[in-house]
Amino acid sequence: EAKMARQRYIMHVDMDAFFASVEQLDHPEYRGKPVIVGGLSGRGVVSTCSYEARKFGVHSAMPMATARRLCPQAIYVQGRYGRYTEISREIRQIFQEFSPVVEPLSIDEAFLDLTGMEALVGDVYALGPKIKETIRQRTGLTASVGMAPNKFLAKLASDLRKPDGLVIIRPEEAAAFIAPLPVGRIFGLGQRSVGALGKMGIRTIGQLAACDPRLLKPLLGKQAEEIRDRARGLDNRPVVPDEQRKSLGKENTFPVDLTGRETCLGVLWDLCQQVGWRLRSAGLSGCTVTLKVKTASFQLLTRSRTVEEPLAQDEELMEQIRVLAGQLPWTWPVRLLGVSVSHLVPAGAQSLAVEDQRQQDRNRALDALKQRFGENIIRKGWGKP
Ligand code: TTP
Ligand code: MG
Repeated sequence: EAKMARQRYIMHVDMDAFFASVEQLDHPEYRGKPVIVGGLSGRGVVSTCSYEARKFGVHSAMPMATARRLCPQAIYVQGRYGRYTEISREIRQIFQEFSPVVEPLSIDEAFLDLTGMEALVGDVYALGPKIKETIRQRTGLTASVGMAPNKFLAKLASDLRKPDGLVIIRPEEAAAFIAPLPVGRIFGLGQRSVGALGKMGIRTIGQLAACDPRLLKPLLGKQAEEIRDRARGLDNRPVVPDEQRKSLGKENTFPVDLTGRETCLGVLWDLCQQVGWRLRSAGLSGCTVTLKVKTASFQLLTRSRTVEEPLAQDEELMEQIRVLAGQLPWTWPVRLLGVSVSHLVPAGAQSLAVEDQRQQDRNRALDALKQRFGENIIRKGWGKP
């Protein structure tokens, strides 16, 4: 008997006509018109085009000359990759705010694993409209989103109602949902396999799921099992984040050694604010706070505290650092100070008291400033953290 696996919540986000939409964003006069982005020189190809241009049959990777024939009235734009990368970074930042487990697939799309957020947000599916709205507000662009129990279904879902789409495939609906789709929708199934299956009368995913696996083996070879799984709506591949982040911290080495507990606490407050900001930007909070001190004679001292409720607020971090600092004598000159947080979890896990709520609102306002003007725009005064 197979073990019942926990239900996963996977989201796939893909920007609509990405390069072309950025051009329409930056040039309002292009909006509502066919826009074709790509190499404009002799043998250039189309990178992408606006949905208005797709009606004429223009698509990615098409020779530019063909596009000009199909849609001579379009606005032709040479790609500006620096600008697209800039927006891509903004979008990734938003992804990180929604989940610590983000797997970027390309400049404009990513998988997010939202499993475990049930306890934090109640209805995980509500994050679909929310992320679309956040992307729209912060970038002015639309994205299409798919939500499903696995990567295969999530990616398929995000593609179904483009542009500006949102498709949710619940586990119990999955089989019925994908059954009528053509087999070509299964990623990894090449043109030739699709043709061979068609000759056997297998055109839809439903037909593929229902057919005898022994028939598929000679046709699809070692891929057969995986393809059959997909046809049944199954896919166990994990979402693999870019960098498996285990802790987040900041440390400073000083040009001149620091002396005295109060001076050091002032610097530590500064570090706590930087670490807090990074945590909140990444949508994380953590249970273990570590203080690191290197003395002028290169003696390294670390002290850690683990709390039950995950922390992400500057003041909460400082509270722990104060306790840890109290365990050290501070008689030696200090060469380096560091603050880090580990045992990271997606933020929002905390239940908030009213006072904490105020503190959080205040930090959110400051974070908004840092977001716009850079991390160094503001620091809270030293005195009563
Ligand atoms: P896609 O997400 O594949 O396409 P898209 O965002 O333009 O349109 P859709 O609404 O269908 O998602 O690719 C993202 C960007 O990558 C695209 O805007 C341009 C670039 N790209 C190329 O440069 N060459 C290509 O062949 C493809 C497919 C994309
Ligand atoms: Mg896209």
